[in-house]
Amino acid sequence: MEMVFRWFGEENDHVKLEHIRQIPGVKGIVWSLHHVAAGERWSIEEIKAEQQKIESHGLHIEVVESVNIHEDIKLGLPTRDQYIEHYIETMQELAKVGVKVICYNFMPVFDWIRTDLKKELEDGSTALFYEKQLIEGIEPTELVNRVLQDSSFTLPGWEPERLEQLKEILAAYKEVNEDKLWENLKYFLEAVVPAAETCGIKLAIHPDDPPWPVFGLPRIIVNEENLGRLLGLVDSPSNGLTFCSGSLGANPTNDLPAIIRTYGDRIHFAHVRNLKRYENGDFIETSHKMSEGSVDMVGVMKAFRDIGYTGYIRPDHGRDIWGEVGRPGYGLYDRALGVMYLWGLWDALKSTGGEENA
Ligand code: DNO
Repeated sequence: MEMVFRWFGEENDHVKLEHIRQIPGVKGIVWSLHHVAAGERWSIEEIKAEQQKIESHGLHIEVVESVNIHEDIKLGLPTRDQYIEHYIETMQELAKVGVKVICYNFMPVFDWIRTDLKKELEDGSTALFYEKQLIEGIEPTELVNRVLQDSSFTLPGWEPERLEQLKEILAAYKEVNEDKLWENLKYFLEAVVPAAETCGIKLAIHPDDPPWPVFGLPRIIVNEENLGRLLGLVDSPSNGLTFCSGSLGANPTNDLPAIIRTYGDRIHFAHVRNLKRYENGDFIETSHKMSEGSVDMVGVMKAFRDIGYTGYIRPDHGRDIWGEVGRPGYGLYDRALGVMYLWGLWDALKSTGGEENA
């Protein structure tokens, strides 16, 4: 496996590239042009500027997370074709500078959803928290204001320009049920995957987080069966998955190691972390350590070991610890601990000692 680490760019992240480089075994940065709105083309000048910054620290730029999908594509509006064209052009530019994997999601309106970005744990650290009952009784705009009030950072998927149009977009989704969303995803993939094949890019869809409908909006990338359906929409290695233990793991019926064993050859990127599920449907993002949460972290890493996974992997959301104040879920310290936990499992799970597989 190839260890990588997410970084939001000089303007938008308190973490420094020179510090990321000091985390053992991290080879590359998972990056994006976060200021570019979904649907716009990425310019080669801006791509190259980012490449230069990252590579000057001895880190590669092979994984982009995310090139976001314009809402008109998810809604299936007639205007979608122009945004699909932009998507293909961006993909081609990224391929030119050595990008191999593009992570994206197909969640209507919202990317990941939480109710509290700083829920205190027993040890005084804080973590991202999802309170089921609260979500069920709150308006989306109210939630957004509540969640964003204690963050000075833009959150991925919750960019201000998207939030400004929230009411209109939500209204447009009244026409889109699960079947329609599948159709729209198929239309997108049928257009984009052949172009990805030609330029050597692997697309890797991120599961919906949490993996169930929220605010009456359909969510389809949620379980083993639907992942299989997605892969069958266009049967090509360029139509692949981001395996995310935190997203899929919020639903206890998802057997994570089984998903890895079944779809391993189409998993191009993995986000691995723990979370603690409560019986009432709430969950909190604990440390990566297995005994602190509900995810079978050993089983997950063992499945990756057993299938001979050579794709990219990153630790996922961390807690805020040691007084660090950063992007919610994306501090340096706890994610660095996460990296070391993943390496620990990986090294310990080596079937025969000796050979280096980092
Ligand atoms: C949350 C992330 C997601 C992910 C997107 C991929 O922190 O895992 O925002 O980047 O869903 O497009």
